[in-house]
Amino acid sequence: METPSTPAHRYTAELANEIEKRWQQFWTDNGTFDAPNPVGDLAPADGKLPEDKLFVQDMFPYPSGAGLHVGHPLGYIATDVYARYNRMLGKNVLHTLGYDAFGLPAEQYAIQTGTHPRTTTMANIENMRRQLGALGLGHDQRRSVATTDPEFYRWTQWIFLKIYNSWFDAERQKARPVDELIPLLESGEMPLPEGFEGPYSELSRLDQQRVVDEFRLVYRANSTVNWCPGLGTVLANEEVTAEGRSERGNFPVFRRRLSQWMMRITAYADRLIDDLDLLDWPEKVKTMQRNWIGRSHGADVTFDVAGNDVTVFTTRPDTLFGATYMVLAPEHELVDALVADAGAYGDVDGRWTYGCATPAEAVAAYRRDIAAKSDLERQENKEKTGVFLGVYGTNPVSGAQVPVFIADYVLTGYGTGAIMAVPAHDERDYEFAHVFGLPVIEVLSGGDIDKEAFVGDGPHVNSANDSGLDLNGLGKADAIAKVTAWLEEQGTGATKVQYKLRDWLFARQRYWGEPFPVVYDSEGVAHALPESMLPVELPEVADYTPPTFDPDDAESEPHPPLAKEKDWVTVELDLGDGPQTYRRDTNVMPQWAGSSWYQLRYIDPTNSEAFCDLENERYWTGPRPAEHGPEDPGGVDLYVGGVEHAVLHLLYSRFWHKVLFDLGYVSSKEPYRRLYNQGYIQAYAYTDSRGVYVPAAEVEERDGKFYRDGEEVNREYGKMGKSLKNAVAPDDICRDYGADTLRVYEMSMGPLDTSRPWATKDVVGAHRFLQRTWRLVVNEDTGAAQLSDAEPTEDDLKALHRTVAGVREDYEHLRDNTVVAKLIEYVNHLTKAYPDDVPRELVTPLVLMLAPLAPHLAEELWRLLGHDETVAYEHFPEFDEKWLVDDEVELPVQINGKVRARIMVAADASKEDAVAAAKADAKIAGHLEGKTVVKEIVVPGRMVNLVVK
Ligand code: ANZ
Repeated sequence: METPSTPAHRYTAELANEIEKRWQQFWTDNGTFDAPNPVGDLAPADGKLPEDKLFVQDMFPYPSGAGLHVGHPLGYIATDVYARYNRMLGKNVLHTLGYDAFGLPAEQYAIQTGTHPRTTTMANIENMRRQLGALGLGHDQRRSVATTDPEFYRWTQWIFLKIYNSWFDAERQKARPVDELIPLLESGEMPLPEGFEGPYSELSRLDQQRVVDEFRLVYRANSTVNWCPGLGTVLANEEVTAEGRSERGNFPVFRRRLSQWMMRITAYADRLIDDLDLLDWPEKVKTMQRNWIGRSHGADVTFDVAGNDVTVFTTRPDTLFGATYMVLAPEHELVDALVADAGAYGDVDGRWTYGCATPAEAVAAYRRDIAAKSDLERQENKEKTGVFLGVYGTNPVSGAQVPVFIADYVLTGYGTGAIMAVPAHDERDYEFAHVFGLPVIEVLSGGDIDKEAFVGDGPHVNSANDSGLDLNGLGKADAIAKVTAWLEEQGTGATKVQYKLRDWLFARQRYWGEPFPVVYDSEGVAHALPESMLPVELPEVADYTPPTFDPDDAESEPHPPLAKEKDWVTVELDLGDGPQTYRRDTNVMPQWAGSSWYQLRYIDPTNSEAFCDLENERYWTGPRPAEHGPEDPGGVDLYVGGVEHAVLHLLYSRFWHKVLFDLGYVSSKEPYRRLYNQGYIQAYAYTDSRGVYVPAAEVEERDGKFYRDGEEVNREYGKMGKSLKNAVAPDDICRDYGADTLRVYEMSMGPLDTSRPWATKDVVGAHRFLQRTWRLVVNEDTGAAQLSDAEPTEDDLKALHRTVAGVREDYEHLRDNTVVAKLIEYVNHLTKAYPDDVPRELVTPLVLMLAPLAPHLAEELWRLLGHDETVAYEHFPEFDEKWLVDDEVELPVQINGKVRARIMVAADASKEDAVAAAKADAKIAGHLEGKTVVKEIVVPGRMVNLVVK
């Protein structure tokens, strides 16, 4: 609180608030941050555009009802600072913020209260806009989008249709329109998929459509899904916890086979991996994407099992002589056929039978027991379980008869869902073999297989047969090549590249999402709607509840809320065959859809002809080889967000972008050229003796202990949030100190990519810095600028130019914390050097340097310095190299390697001058008396060494 003696024009919270409101209004009224486009509605009247541009983007938020805490805007402030800095370098800067507004919370809220999700969502967006606006973020408001806006999701549906109407040409490694596929099918150039007998032109229309459907990048498949009866929806793997329950709501999740919309992201696996090399992304994120895609080079090997071909995928075909048993995933499609012939167990090892009389019974019992397990749980290291199928396979290299099992550690949906087990050289197989008493045959030497599996490389042993295959003595790589060639010759194997990446399950049985632009005819055949029928608007409904079920009812069937809207579901349309009755698809798209392409809409938000004009896209995100090198893929110049989006969001948006690139709708190969993961603002939280969180704001510290209402509480450290009762609202900090203080504080807390602890008590430090800056320029009694026209001293110029040089470098590299440190130092220098009026020449660049960080204050000071224009587009100060070099340096002078004195010489002193100066030094002269200098060594700028005798 300011005392009555506070001067009338001190930079207080009150004054800061007044200044900030005024400038925010000015920016809005003047469209200060509106960035022009090359063409279309947002093109400048004179058609002129700076060639230099910058597209900065934040990962857009979900408009939650809880509002923001001070942790949320950390990244937004950093990008704003960067954007503002770049505008001052003369660039045309695109920076805005939209809302990822479909999703479950608004829908859950609707279910509880009956409030339409749109109402809730709009109110939340409004509140977030207000909160963010108060921080002075320089966004182009015309470009702010919400994924829930029909004008936005119309294009989400349009992109869906483009993907749906495309197929992946594996030879050319790119998507092509389905229209280009049909001539290839007609000519026979493209063979028909399995299950269809050609020629294509003689197939029925329905079969022709089915053939084409097999190629589409969007398809329906009977796939194993995570069905959550308690939520009434299926979930993506990532939405299921390690315990096999729903991330949201903690309901049981069951693995079920259901017909679902899928997107063929796997077609892009190679490009998604290979193009990571073109990106300026954190190495950590690239590694996460590579692991997620999980490309493995290996071989498919076929075993004969009781007359059936069972193919396994292995990365180690070289170990084939050590394969002593086989394992199929419990869901493998051949399991039922194999056990059907097996009959009763007879005198099979009791450990193998799961306490059952026949393999069929054992399989059924085993499947029941593992039904609720997630993939993660199944792969965890624990006692291995499984069931013998009562049949044997033939090892194709050794002819050995090996027993065939099912076990949960083999997953369906990876490889072929079947493995050859090599217990000597694979840890999981080793454990399984010990539980089941199976033979362990060493085929690579160098380990001790009595103790553990040997997974290293070593010369092969026990690996030869009578049919000309001999791997003995070879290392891993040679053996793999040799055995694969042999298998190929025999027709029992082939090289294979395998990926962990699965196709993308692209449907949710919910309400608050984008409807599919797809209808079904009376025969159940899907028809994509023509573009002219977009958007397919989400209908108003009376009841948002998806029919949910008893959470434990694994047999229940998903039933989306839209299915209840009979009037909407049934439509009369003319899709080319005259008016007919169709049934709409009642699923909605997953929340990832809108975020997979939103950056492109930022570019052209008002375009009603296209999702984004190619010319505008080329300007903002097209490749710029001259700037970024010949391999530049293009994309947003800087994308900032949390590392939690390292895989899904960034993989999905890369996939969509590549399809759009292949089809010629964008010129950039990648959506995001540069990615930066910001750290988090963390905070202390406090629990009472019962372990319950208490409001952090009510806790007091005394002698290193913490109290609330006299009771001692326990302090912990972690994330900030409502549940930990330690959230600090930006609104409060703005009220108590001003937004500029909040900005400077958050930016000064540490390097942007590391997490930092919030401390409200430290905010005042940032406030005092701004106060001192204000006082340097403004007479606190009159409120007018008070400066001198005196010439700066050399010292001043050195301080100024060094600050400018350092600050430029730091802003460029997002090191705003060291910008703050340098500005504080510079302000301190000026305060000390000029107790009265400071030379204008020194203050003007200070205000400019401060502008990205504390824009409101800078605008106000700029105005007081006599300028009429906004500071936002003023040129950022330049520096002169000559002020950066020290004119004098201190050199240690050694005699025979021992430092005897220190001398000052000109920084660019010649060797002779340095030696002369050393010899002239009184101490050195003393040491030299009566001696002869035999050698003079000078390391310029570092030292002089005289060798004497
Ligand atoms: C024999 C072998 C011997 C294997 C050896 C490994 C070491 P990545 O690298 O992850 O692709 N595997 C194959 N399909 C599987 C499935 N559906 N579920 C569980 N495991 C499966 O791993 C490939 C290896 O994992 C394959 O190579 C196979 O075991 C196993 F010394 O085959 B290997």
